[in-house]
Amino acid sequence: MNGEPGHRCGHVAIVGRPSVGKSTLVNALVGERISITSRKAQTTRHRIVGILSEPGVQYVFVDTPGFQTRHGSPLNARLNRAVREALADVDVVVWVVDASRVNDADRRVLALVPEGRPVIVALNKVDLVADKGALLPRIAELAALRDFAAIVPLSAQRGTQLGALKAEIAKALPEGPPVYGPDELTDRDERFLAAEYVREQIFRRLGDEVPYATTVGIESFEQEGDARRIGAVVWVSKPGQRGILLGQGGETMKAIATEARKSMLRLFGGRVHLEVWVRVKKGWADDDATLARLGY
Ligand SMILES: Nc1nc2c(ncn2[C@@H]2O[C@H](COP(=O)(O)OP(=O)(O)OP(=O)(O)O)[C@@H](O)[C@H]2O)c(=O)[nH]1
Ligand SMILES: [Mg+2]
Repeated sequence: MNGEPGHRCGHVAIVGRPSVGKSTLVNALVGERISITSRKAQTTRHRIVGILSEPGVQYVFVDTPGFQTRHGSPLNARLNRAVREALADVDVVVWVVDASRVNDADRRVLALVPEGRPVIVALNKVDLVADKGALLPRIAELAALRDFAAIVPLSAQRGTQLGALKAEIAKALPEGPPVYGPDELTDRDERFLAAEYVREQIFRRLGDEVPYATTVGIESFEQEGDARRIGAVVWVSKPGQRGILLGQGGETMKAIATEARKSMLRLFGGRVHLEVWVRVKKGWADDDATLARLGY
């Protein structure tokens, strides 16, 4: 494919405030669940690349954490830094907003994008807007903010208008040969994805405190033929959180492990044996050295 005339390839940053559907959009575009999603803000904690190779164009999507303007914890500072870094060297920016409400937090994310960089607005979750006529004034309001390359109303969850979004992105990408192989989906390895699938279940199943006090590490990852034997550790910051994660008779943890394993099976194929332990590490989210060691 190298040197194919007219081939386009480039990096596309997906940015926006928490919970607007950035990771859902990346997954829908790539066609696999490579970035975890949940209703809770700040589900994504890392920059994750999702790759889509089509005839004549390779899109390298860069999913980012939701940009936080309210809480200044050391973890949040690192998440925001990941957003700024992702914006530093991309060809195109997709600014995701929720079609039902665009607010100050959204506009602050847009302000991070250097002038002159092509920006496409993904007006997401239009499936939740009953009165489609309400979209027109919203689009007009958005158009006044900057000279956007395009504004595309879509639904990441339903997969509507993704073709229109891709066409607009492709137009803005530079010419060049593909940088990834045609079957590559992400820059992250299976170890990383395994830990993320466990964290996804914690975000989806537990209340408003425990997910934010939690991180997941992979202690062992052995592969023999098509079978994988994975040992994961969930780190919490207080002993009480351990009990919440385990649940009555270990039920909660069992459900977390069962669902996480299903996600692993879907992406990895073969057989997966997963064991999950919970350990307490006081203040892991407040200590910069620990955060660095945990991969943030
Ligand atoms: N109805 C509807 N819900 C959506 C759509 N896209 C995403 N969602 C939901 O919105 C919630 C947040 O989605 P995520 O993809 O995790 O959002 P995010 O922007 O990556 O969030 P952070 O990583 O926390 O910043 C999830 O419950 C999704 O299922 C959509 O098009 N329509
Ligand atoms: Mg996300």
